[in-house]
Amino acid sequence: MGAFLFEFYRHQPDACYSGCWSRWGLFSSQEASAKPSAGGLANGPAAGLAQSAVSRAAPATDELAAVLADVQRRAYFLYQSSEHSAATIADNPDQGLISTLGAAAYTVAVSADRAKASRAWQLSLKLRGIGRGDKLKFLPEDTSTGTTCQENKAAYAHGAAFAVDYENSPAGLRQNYTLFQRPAGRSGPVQVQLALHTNLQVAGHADGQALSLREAGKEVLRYAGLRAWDATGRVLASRMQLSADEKTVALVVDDARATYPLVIDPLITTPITIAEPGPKKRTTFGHRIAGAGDVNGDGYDDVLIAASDTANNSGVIYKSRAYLYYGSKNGLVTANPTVLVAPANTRAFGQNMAGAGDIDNDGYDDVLISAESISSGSRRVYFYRGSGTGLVTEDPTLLASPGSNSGDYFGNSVAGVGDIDGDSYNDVMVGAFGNNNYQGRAYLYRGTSLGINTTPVIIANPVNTGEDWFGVSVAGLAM
Ligand SMILES: [Ca+2]
Ligand SMILES: [Ca+2]
Ligand SMILES: [Ca+2]
Repeated sequence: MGAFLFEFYRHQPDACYSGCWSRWGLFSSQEASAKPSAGGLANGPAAGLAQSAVSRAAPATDELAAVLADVQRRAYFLYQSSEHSAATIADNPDQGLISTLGAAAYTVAVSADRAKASRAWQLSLKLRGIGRGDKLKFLPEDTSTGTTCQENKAAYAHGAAFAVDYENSPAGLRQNYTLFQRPAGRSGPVQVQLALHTNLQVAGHADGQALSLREAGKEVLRYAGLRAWDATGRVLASRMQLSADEKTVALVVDDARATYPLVIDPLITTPITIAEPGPKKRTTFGHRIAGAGDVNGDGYDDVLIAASDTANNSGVIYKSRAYLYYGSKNGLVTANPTVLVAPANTRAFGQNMAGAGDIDNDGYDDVLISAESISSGSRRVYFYRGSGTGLVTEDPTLLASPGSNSGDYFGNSVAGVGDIDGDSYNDVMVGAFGNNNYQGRAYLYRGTSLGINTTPVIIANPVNTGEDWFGVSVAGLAM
């Protein structure tokens, strides 16, 4: 492999930027004479390029992985604007954003790469002040009273009252406010008021937990992930409040019983878009979505997304599929999901899905996916196991409808219900609301060390009168 390592440093006299400028790149030999374009290097400051180059033999796989991880980490380092010495730049290759950071304001814009496919847009958030209601007690300094910048983080002090911090990561750009002192005033929650300037449409979410910034109705940017906690680590109730004229957003935090200092921490991010990875793009991709639990035991929850059967204009039928996407510290990984194809002689695979919990107590969560027999029309549910390498796609356990009636709608509802009998194996519930002329039934399947026990406990309609649709929905209270 014709790869070599390329190392360069820019030593900035301003101590603030020590550690913010060194970067690594990895190029193939074909690229050696071309302008660097990989690993986020193209996003770096042009003035910082090519101070020295080091060529060596192809590194071992572990070393290569470590270097690539380092390249990715350094792509998020902050650097000083070549145009405005007071401004700091944060490139965010994962989000396709470029941000200009200042002591009390920052501007987020679409990065050059993404701009090719998008109209130029930007959002500026400028701190107006911190207080209660409209009474602003702490006003930002024009120039920070103390600035630090290290790798992907920058901090700007504003006297003794508060500080503004930034953190640039694959998850997005965080701008945190640390309040060292309680703003005076007795009534109402504390508010961080920000003036909002943008050429995007702004919409506040009804739950007060996000602002959507839209271009022609499509969300391109989201201001969300608001968290607030006090000096004891206690999480404080918080919300975002957009003014009627949409020119101000307030981060409102209930500090009535808080111990100062407080940290108020929202996140700016772009929405994740996932397109069906299958050979034929289906408009039904995403018609069902379910939390899968942590299928590969890495500490991050995973998610199931289904695409149903569909036919093209020539009548060619594309079979339904389900995809398992994996969580990570940077959020959902949109590449390389595990693909589950509909088992033989089935249709409507993925019509209903659920995380089962850890049925066999091996440390990996397992999942349930419903389908329908093409030949008999009977409903069924498949049980798939988690593992250290992800969801096991082969040999799922078949749960056939005990009612053996195509009209019983067995599997129309499925749910992990936690460990019902306390034997340390999680259990699941499957509903069959059409059973016995729609009186309905539910079935409890128990977990065991060997997997799921395919003989269920029958939970009959306790009232048993007419078309109750008992079991049309099932859920666990322990999950
Ligand atoms: Ca996981
Ligand atoms: Ca398991
Ligand atoms: Ca159990």
